[in-house]
Amino acid sequence: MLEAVDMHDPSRVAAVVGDRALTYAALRAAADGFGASLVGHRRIAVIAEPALETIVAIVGAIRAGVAVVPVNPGAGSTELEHVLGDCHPDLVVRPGDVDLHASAAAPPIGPADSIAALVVYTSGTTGPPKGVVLSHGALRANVDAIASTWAWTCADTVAHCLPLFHVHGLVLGTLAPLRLGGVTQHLGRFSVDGLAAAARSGATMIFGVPTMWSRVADAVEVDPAMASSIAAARLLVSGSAALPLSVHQRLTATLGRRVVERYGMTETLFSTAEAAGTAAPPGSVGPPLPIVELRLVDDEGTPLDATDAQAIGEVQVRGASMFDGYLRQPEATAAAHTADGWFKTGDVGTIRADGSLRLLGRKASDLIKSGGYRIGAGEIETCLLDHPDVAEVAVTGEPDDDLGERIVAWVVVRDGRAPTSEALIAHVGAALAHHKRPREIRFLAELPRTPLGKVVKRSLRGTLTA
Ligand code: MLC
Ligand code: AMP
Repeated sequence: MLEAVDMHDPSRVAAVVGDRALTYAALRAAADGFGASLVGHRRIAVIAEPALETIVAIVGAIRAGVAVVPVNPGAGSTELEHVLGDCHPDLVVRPGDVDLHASAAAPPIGPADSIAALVVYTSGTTGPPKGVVLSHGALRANVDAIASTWAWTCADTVAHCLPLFHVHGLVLGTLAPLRLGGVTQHLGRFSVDGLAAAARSGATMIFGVPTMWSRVADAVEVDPAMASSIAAARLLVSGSAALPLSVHQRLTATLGRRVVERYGMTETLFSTAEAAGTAAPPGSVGPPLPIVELRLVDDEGTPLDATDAQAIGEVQVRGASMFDGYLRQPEATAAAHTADGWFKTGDVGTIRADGSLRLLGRKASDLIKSGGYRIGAGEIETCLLDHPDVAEVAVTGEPDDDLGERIVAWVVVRDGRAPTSEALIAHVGAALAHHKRPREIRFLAELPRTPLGKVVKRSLRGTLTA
């Protein structure tokens, strides 16, 4: 997947994080120096701070055929214990462990396509996050397919401020430009000013989640100079969650150009993408990439007529860029697929007459997308139930203009206890990741339940707006 690093102009800049940069020559030497220290290792965890050292460690391990588990540097104790206990890394690497001046010869032969390159942890509807195993072959096929859709070449510089522990920031924002010989530029942390400055200094592509694009819309509407800087990039891409039509329209009106959408998932990598320069109206996430087969099925799993633009069903995909399975969870892997090998995304959509996919929502309401992060309601509920003051809890994602959905926890406290919202939010923040903290705690005397005892989450939502 990253053998291509050897073929790029050694004097060209490869990676920039904040105000530090590495050329391809320096990246290759440091990465292979690090990779040479991993002899005998199978899998390492990398605490994925946005830093050049993180990129060097990940590139070095991947080139050496050692799988990388990128870990959220803000993971709380329970989450960190789970991830490290589940993937059993041979080594846990922090940025301070990586020497940017190390060097070694390049590995003589690149790892085979079938070897695992990444294990990315992501939430499901229940239980703790699962490790999604992605092979070299899947990454290579996916990057090459999306590159052809966007005419993405070594002349492109991608600017972004996405976390490096999910596929959006890591695969699309970082590894893809390095495979293609271009530049990956990470701003360190999200700021519209930073994106505008990157575009002014030559970034040609900007990748972000809808929350970022909505904040860009707010900023450029009151700052024409910033608007023209951002509009200078040739490709503006949104993904990881739905970009609301109103944000599309505001951005098009201010920037004079359209943000394109693409649809992906940790398990499938990127499945569809609108072409660069598309003239199609917003509201779809584009046609499947050439290497992806995509179909819609009804509730019984029967495929729907692909030419019927009215048909609504679950999106299922298969093809060369699929994950190998959930790490050490063959049952969960099997449950996520049909008998004939289609992956059940859980997303619901329609296929427009032009062949592009329009997403309408998700089958499971227990998967929340907040700020582009995928968050399982069950994981937060389990965590809050560990708090001594909590008797019962239900977690939902409520509509939010900025985040898409915001996490709300509905809590019944134990008799005689009166925890504050802040204490419960801090409890989740210490155990899980920061973005899994509820934004709001609603205390209730009891949770609405069916006669069989199942919480009726839809009724909770009614009480929020009442
Ligand atoms: C947040 N804050 C809270 C809080 N939640 N404070 C108290 N209680 C809570 N519950 C604090 C934060 O710590 C921060 O403080 C401040 O509030 C603002 O937080 P925020 O609104 O969340 O903003 P921010 O931290 O800036 O994060 C927004 C964001 C982030 C968009 C930058 O959500 C993000 O990076 N999202 C990217 C997710 C992503 O990459 N997903 C891809 C998955 S892969 P302070 O003090 O720090 O300012 C995938 C596949 C595909 O989906 O197709 O791509
Ligand atoms: P994750 O596993 O974190 O990679 O999240 C994958 C999920 O993000 C998908 O199943 C979709 O629900 C959602 N998603 C990704 N891209 C888009 C998009 N462009 N529009 C709407 N939802 C998206």
